[in-house]
Amino acid sequence: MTDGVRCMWMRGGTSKGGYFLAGDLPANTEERDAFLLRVMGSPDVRQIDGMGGSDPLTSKVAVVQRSERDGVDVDYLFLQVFVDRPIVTDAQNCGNILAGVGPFAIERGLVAARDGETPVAIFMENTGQVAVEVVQTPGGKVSYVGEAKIDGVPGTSAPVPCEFKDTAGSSCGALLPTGNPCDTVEGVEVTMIDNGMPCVVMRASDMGISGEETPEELEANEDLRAKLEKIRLACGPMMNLGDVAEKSVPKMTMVSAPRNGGAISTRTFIPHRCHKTIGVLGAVSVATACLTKGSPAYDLAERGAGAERTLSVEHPTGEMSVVAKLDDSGAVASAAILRTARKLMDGEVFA
Ligand code: NQM
Repeated sequence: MTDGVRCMWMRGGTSKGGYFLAGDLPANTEERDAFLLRVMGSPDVRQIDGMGGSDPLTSKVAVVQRSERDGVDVDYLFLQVFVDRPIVTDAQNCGNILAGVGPFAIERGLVAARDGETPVAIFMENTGQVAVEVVQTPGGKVSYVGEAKIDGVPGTSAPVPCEFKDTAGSSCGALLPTGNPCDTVEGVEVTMIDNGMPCVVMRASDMGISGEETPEELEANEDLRAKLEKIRLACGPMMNLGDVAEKSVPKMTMVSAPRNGGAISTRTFIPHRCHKTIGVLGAVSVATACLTKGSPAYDLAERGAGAERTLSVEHPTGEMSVVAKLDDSGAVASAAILRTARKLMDGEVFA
């Protein structure tokens, strides 16, 4: 057992994990990763000997430090700690854990709180883009209490609106890494797209499902999972991600027509477990696919009209609204999402 390391446990959006100052973690990556595996209790499906919650969505880490970049307050590195394998990866970003980064940065004194609201500009190290979120700070103190509600989280909390710019090609080098809005992979029409999160978007009907199934039903469907993984492994190199066998990207989203007045209905594997909701940047990428002519999502989606559109991305436990601003060419120039966050524990963690 090591000495305790300072850490805050937080819910960020529909995810949960440990938030660390970079200076509190080992500088050496191998040592850091070994430490984080011990903290979460991985590899073990129950993560019984650690803080992880036996789900990729509750086995996450944010590493935060003051930024030296112009106009940026803090740098945020996201790390996914695999549950059942000894892997810690920075190969993806996380827009949910991001929601806790602003409050954490203020709590740790990296950003001075204003009276009322405090904007925090965050450089996302995984993908090299900036997000700006607004934290509620009445009387110069972070407040987690409020009336904002997001699907997948019971109750209400203080709102943390997040805005993303220039996310196209975040990990793949281009919004459409193959140059096409649609390719056929393993006999299935897909859009390979990256507007903040590399995603493969395909019709649920082409995968032999209705798109209304629960995550549990889909996880129990061995044939579906095998087919999805075959497509994913083939798409990885086509998306400039290389061999993705040991990576948590691309995400696999099966779309169908909206059922609850939204823009599109989704079921997403991230990539081996089925998401109870959908990732933040995953939703931005899927919403962008809905607006991309030729994509399998385009004809299924209720796309709305105008230069600013709210696309409600339906998921297994509700919806996530993406507010997309389009440029003159019709491309998505920026996207905003409402999240909430909550401080759960502040103290020391032992490994
Ligand atoms: O897409 C899950 C989550 C995520 C990632 C995942 C995320 C995002 O819901 O920005 O938030 O896709 O691994 O936390």
